[in-house]
Amino acid sequence: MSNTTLQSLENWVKKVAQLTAPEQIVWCTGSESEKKELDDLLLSTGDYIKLNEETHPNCFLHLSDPQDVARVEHLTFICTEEKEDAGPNNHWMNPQKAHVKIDELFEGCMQGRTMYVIPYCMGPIDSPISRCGVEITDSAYVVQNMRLMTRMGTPALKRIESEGHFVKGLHSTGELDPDRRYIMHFPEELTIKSYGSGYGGNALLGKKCHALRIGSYQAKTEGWLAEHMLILGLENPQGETHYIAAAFPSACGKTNLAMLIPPEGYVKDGWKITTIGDDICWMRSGEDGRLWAINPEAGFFGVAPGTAQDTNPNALAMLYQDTIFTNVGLTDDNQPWWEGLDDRVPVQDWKGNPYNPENGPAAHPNSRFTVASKRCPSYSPKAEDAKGVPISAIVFGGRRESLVPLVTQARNWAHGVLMGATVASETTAAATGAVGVVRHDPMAMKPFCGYHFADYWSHWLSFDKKGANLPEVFTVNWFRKDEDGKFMWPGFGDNMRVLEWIVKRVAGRVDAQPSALGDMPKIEDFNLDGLDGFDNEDLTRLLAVNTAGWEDELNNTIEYLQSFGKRVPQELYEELKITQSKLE
Ligand code: OXD
Ligand code: MN
Repeated sequence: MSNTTLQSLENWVKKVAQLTAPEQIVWCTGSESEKKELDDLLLSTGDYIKLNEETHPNCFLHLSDPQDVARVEHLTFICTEEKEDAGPNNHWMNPQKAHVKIDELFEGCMQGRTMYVIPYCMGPIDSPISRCGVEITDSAYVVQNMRLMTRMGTPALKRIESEGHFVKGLHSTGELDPDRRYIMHFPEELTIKSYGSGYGGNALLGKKCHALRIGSYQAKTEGWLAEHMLILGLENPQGETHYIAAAFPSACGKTNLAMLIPPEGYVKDGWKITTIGDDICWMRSGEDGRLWAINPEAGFFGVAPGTAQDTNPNALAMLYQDTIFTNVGLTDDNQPWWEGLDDRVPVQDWKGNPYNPENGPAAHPNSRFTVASKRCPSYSPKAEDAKGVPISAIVFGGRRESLVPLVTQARNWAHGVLMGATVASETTAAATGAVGVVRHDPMAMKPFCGYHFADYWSHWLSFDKKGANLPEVFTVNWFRKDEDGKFMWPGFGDNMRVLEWIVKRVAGRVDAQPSALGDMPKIEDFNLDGLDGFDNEDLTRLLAVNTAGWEDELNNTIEYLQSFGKRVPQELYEELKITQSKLE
């Protein structure tokens, strides 16, 4: 009996089975009984550790191979026919060569294993903005993560069958050998092949591989945007909601911002934040000229360390049930634990060894939780709306100790695109490699744009056309430090103050203070009520523009843009010149 009415899908699954030689093939339906069976299987193989059923019902801990705990950018390839189309921002391999190289690894790799076929939909099943894919994997842990992160199973398969096309993703954990590991993307074939890693960003192919790398390519071809952005709703005391999409590099607080609880005074006055998504945003122009956005994911794959009652109470609240933890520590009563959570002392570290602080942290700095979005107390029902939500503001952020002011508004769309294109940020533990090094990370898409950055910037610029009613664009930096190395801005819930100003600007309720970099808040318009130990002078220092520092930064930016060659749109250089002349 065939498993699908879609011949191309049936044929592809057969072909993969011939290559990988699995012991059996399971088509995932997404049912509760299927979930239970796989949980039991993972427990029996030791891939899952059952957590305390009383404090954390239906929660599991998975410990990865210690050599497989983050994305591997040096092993991630974009395989386009023309090298130039992948751009200097990507590692490139010729697609024919890449197929041969990775298929050699896939050959026979599922012997004795089960091959799972996971039909999934990125975005609400009934949304025209959503796109579907099928992931084939030999990892039950991947299936359980995909169950939380996407709309998977029978409804997705039905949509795929009626559309007749889908993104193909083939994954095997292989031997988990870093020397036999590749994450390959074939945008022109809408295909992903990933071998040798079980880590989220490398293995849950719906996420970075499909929703961003292949997605950005699809978006360019079809005229929409696939972005590394959270989406939040900000409701003011008058009951109006503005939706904000914000791009930050990995592990720079997107999850915290998406679930922010405003300071007490705001809550009393009736301000509220609701969460649409914390990592990925797909946007397209609506009939009204505005950009309408969906979160293509159905869950959160968040960084655990630092998640606590005072930093992100909404996130903490959702993690007590139905959650998969990966690479965190364990307390003596089998509760998950990570640095920053509280002052208990764990008994086991993320490698499964008895905890000894001399061996490093209990939880890996990139340890994660996987949980369904609907478990989040601030999750908005609008996230399920097929139409998406209209975006009022786009925010670009990075992690910068110096130079970048707390908040700046772009002069216009092209200036906003320049702001996004020239974000630089200190690297984090979300990818292997050195941490804390400043690198350019345009639109927080450095590791995720599936094609040439210069073409991507042109694509962004192309949205400024007749009839468009585009969002206002802002840059923020929560991470500026003083001479003593202390953060100058409290961050977390107090970021609400910046969001409030952004929304007031969007609604035309306040003027701004022009600066060379863009428009900044007038001190009197920025709400500092209830912020102890922080005054107007501190705010002035956070908004200060260091002219000499910025001259260097802009020179460096020109060099950076030039490294993308002739394809870079002239408009970006023109905007840069305007900023330079304003600095003088
Ligand atoms: C993520 C990342 O997992 O950006 O979201 O690395
Ligand atoms: Mn991310």
